[in-house]
Amino acid sequence: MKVSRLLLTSLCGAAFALTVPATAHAAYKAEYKLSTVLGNAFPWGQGAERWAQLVKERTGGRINIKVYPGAALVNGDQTRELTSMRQGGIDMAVGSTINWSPQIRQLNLFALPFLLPDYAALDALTQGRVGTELFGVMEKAGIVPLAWGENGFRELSNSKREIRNPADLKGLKIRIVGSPIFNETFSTLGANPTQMSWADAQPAMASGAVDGQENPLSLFSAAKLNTVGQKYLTLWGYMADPLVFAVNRKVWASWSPADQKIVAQAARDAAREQIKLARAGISGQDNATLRAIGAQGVKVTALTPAEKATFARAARPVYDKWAQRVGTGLVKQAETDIAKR
Ligand code: X2X
Repeated sequence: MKVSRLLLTSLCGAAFALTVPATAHAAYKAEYKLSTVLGNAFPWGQGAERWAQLVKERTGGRINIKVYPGAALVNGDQTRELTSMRQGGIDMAVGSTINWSPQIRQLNLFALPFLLPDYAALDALTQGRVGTELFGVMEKAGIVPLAWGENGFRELSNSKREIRNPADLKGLKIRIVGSPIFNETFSTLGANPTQMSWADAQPAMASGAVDGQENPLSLFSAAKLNTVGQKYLTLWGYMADPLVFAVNRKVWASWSPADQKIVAQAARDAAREQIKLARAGISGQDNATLRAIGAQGVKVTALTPAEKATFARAARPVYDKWAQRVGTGLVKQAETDIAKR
């Protein structure tokens, strides 16, 4: 009797274990809403779709993610994405550090003008101690960050003239993202910055309400910014925005440990692929995207190191002021890791 009860208990246990995915987590939602700014014509949106696909496959459809591009879950107001994810209006996101930096001051690190000389520097931060520390900060802010992706180095375009030094920027109306450090950087460099969402930026360029913008080349190319008057493109690499693959804390807690592991691994796998896509055609041996932009009649200007240094000097007051806000310890760590890359 004793033995058979034991047997029965363990049999029940085994049966229970087998049915856990289907029954024990009845709180799983039919659909998880994932926010991005850019859709699947761009590496950013492709990375989000890939994450959703991998999770669906590896959970046998238990976790079903739908991607909402255009920051649609916050009516296009991309700087509210993080707040909405904290509050539960958004379940998951692949979001830019720029759009989350108004709420998490440490994420302004990547926007310190000319902190990042190259991809190796960016990788040294996201894949090193600084990246781990920033994940800790984001966790404290109430979200679960899982992997770093990439929007990319942001290059400057405009409809008026070639830009080689700060004097050329003078008075140009430049669309910037709704994050304060951008306002200060572009004002300090002599431009006339205007904050607006990405959704509003393209019509503003088309109508001439703004003269220029700054965004990665993958975006310039896929959004065909040459067709909205962007005729001059300056490669100055003044900053790069990583993306963060993240989940709302309550949603995360509602998943079984096994499913959490799957979602986290899928985020890392999708992010690795996404970074490759973000760099394709614009870096290393492969500059096909850059050549295609040139072939569309856009005048591409690559700054010399001396010209870049002139911009960096002009923007230095912004760097110094914002290093205090980001946290001098974190900035020092970043500078050290970049120097050692
Ligand atoms: O709005 C932008 O410039 C974009 C699409 O790059 C971001 O969301 C940061």
